[in-house]
Amino acid sequence: LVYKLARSWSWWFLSDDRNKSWEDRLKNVHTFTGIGEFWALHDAIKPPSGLNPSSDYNVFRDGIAPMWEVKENKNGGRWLITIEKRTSEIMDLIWTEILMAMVGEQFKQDSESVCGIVCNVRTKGSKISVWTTDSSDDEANLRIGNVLKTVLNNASMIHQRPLFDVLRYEDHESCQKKTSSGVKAKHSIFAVEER
Ligand code: M7G
Repeated sequence: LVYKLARSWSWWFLSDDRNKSWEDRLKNVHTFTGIGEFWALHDAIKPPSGLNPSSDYNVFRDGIAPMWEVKENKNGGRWLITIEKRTSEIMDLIWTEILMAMVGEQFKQDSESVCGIVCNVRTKGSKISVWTTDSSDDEANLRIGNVLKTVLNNASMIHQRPLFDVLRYEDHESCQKKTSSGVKAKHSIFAVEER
């Protein structure tokens, strides 16, 4: 008996190879549907903390390439978690928690709005983000953000350490035009409500 996920997902790797274009650095590693297959892959490859800086992992719905240019992403945006001052162990925890939530269909009615997740390993501060298909769909994006908050707050309790401070939503278009001043967030969700 093979236990299956509700849909197929593709795991991608962006190498740190400076001599190649961004597109040529991006490779599809494996597409999976089985739950055992998902965990075998997850456990066989390095966690994000084991990657060289400038590398990325992407896990996207099968058929959606992890790039701004495709139709499912071109009007989209992302819920962004900055790892900055946190340890690489926390980065790995956040990655696995969000990955489990996504392939385990925790976004429920908004599953079709979620395109995938990204981990950018960077010396200047790593990032984990959830890409959604329509940056103007505030209702879906806020529901998705609140699921992420719940998932991460539950994981914070289990691991007895805070995993994040804030989730910020930004559209891909502003990210592509970003200046050194950064991107203005469309929505923010705090781990702990401000009093
Ligand atoms: P990043 O990896 O999202 O952030 O973008 P970083 O500043 O933390 O490294 C870095 C660069 O990678 C961008 O300026 C683009 O040149 C390239 N890049 C990133 N993404 C997500 C895309 C994409 O979806 N399509 C293309 N063509 N280039 C991208």
